[in-house]
Amino acid sequence: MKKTLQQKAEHILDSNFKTEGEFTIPCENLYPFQWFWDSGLIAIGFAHYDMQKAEREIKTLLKAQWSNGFIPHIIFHTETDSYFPGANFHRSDLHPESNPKYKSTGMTQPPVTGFVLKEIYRISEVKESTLKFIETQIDKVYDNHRYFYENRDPQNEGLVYIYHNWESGTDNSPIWDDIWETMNPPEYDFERRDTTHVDPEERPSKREYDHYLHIIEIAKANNYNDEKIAELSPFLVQDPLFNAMLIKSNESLIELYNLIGGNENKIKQLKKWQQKSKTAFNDKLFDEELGAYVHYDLRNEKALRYLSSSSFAPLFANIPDTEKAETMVDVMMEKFGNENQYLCASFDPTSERFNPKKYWRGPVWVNLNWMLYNGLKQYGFNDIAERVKTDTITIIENNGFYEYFDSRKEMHKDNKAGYGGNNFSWTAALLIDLLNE
Ligand code: 9WN
Repeated sequence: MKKTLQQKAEHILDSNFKTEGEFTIPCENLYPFQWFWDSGLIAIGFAHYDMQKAEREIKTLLKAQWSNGFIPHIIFHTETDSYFPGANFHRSDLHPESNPKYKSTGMTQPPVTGFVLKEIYRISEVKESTLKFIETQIDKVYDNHRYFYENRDPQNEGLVYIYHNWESGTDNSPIWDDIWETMNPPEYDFERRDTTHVDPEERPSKREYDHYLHIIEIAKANNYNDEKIAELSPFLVQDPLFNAMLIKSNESLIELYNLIGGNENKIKQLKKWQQKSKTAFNDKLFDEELGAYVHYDLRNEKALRYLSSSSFAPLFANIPDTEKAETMVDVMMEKFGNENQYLCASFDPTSERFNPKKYWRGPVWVNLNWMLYNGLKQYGFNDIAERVKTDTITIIENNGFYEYFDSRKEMHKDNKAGYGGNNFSWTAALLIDLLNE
């Protein structure tokens, strides 16, 4: 019997689940460990048909938390040299508060865990027992937010910085080109692994990797000390996607703590952070001329004035007022919403820097589409939300469960328009959510 799309998606998630470590890899070969934001989004998919796995995914992730509240971007549960740079390059042990039980990177990723807990609760058919599970984990997520506000906001603005493009999740966005222009790293000698699994045309260049490694070398030379990183890292950015994830997660933590009861002090603190963050986000990151949110380069004190799918992610976190939201949606439809494009390209299709085949430089990503879909619905843009949903399902149906997809519709006629890793976990997980909401 022919498998349905949902069955195919469940099969991918189940195959990528690793019983020996109780976590799910993003995909075979290319990404063989546990990644922070992948795991969160994967748990949303599991919650629809296997709540135990959803809970285990989050539990395993949070077990690797450091004593200062930090959650690493990759946790190297297993040994394999199919990924570079691995545990021996990252050396998380250099940080005095790193977790001695788990080798990891010394950088983080978008803080999705708060809203993921809320999503799991929404999906659950046994709310009481799910809330009990959440009760065992929620303080760890709170501690993670405290880590961000206490260590990643040197000017006490309510906006946290990222110090590496791999922390953004949107790893080789053309936005970072402006930062690479301010750097001149050495040419390192290393063996890439990603390009043995995936067409190099779809991945970053060797020179880009030199920049990525150089920032880590600086952080390592300072034992991943946050203050030193804030002082010395050539990459120091306030990213609208990253901060929107934190704000959305604050909102979810407040709702969940209210359901659990007690915890008045934590709710009070979360509300304070939330108020300050939302105000600063709107004051500093909204670009009136472009009509959407942009990144801010804290190292060089200037806005990075480009439109990307991150510019619209704040809709998901209820950050813009309705007027701003309308402007953003108009801009999105004008630049990204042409009938010959699938929604939503990861970078402005009208820009010279747009590359619809390469990683974060243009292709459509299912995780950003899922946020956009939910954000648009929250503001009542139901028709456009439906288009995002239909486009997402169509590109997966036509091509398979890829990591990213060409945004140009013409490429979907006779060619294979899915790129990067295949049988990709969050593509499967979020499709399940879209099919069942
Ligand atoms: C580095 C795992 C990760 C995602 C990122 C995506 C890609 C890694 C890489 O894969 O990044 O973290 O080696 O390219 O850009 O968003 O979490 O799926």
